[in-house]
Parts: sequence; structure tokens; C-alpha cells
Amino acid sequence: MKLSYLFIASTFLFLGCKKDAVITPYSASISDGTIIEGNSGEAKVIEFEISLDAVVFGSTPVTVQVKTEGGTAVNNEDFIPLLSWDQIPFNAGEKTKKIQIQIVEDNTKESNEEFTILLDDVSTNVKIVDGTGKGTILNDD
Ligand SMILES: [Ca+2]
Ligand SMILES: [Ca+2]
Repeated sequence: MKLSYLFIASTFLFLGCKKDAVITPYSASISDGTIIEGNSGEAKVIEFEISLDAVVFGSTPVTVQVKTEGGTAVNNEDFIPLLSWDQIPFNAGEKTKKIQIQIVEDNTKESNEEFTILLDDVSTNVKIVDGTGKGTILNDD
């Protein structure tokens, strides 16, 4: 009798602790971005937006990271890449962040070009729902 009572008590204790430990993570996604290339001497950027599904509440930051991957838009020829992961913390009250990637303007006629920006989680309180943004540079020559 005593043993089974203990077992039931410890089971409730276990379930209670487990429930407390489960925190619903924030969902994070990154947008696509487009820019008209411009010509030499201009300093244009493609802007991407990282958004969470809710405003960060409390003092624990939500941290994600971004980096770029070249495509038809080539690293350092068409845009200035982020070659290693760049950490982006969201603090209390924040929900969106803008990321700017500098592009390399030219006066050469070429096709529209694309690269990719990748979003990854760092802290355990965030889950990536859309981790890929497409950056498009529209030729204007
Ligand atoms: Ca141009
Ligand atoms: Ca061009």
C-alpha cells in the first residue's frame, strides 16, 4: 500500500517536472529580397527580414544565425557574402530584424542573378520554419 502510494506520488512529480521543462519555441523565418542592381559608385543593399511568430518575452534572448551562399550571383563579384555564420540575437520586445547584404554594382549587361541567405537556430528556444531566403539582383544595364 505504501509502495504504490509512493509510486503514484513520484509519477505525478515526474509528470509535473516534465511539463514545466517543455517551453514552446518561437518560430523564425527569413524573407526573400530583391534589388535593382544600380551602377558603379552606388552602395546598394538587399534587405531581408527575419521574423519571429511572437514578440520575445522575458530576459532570455532568442538567437538565430545567418550566412549567404553564392548562386548565379557570385561572392564578391555580385554581392559581399557572409561566409561564416553571423549571430542575430532578439531581445525582450523584439520580433523582427533586418539584414542588409551589400551588392556590387556594375554597368555590364548581364542576366538577373540570385544568391541564397540561410537562417539557422542557435538557442534552443527557437525553431526555424523558413530557413532560406532568395536574394535577386535585377540587371539594369
Ligand atoms: Ca547596373
Ligand atoms: Ca549589370
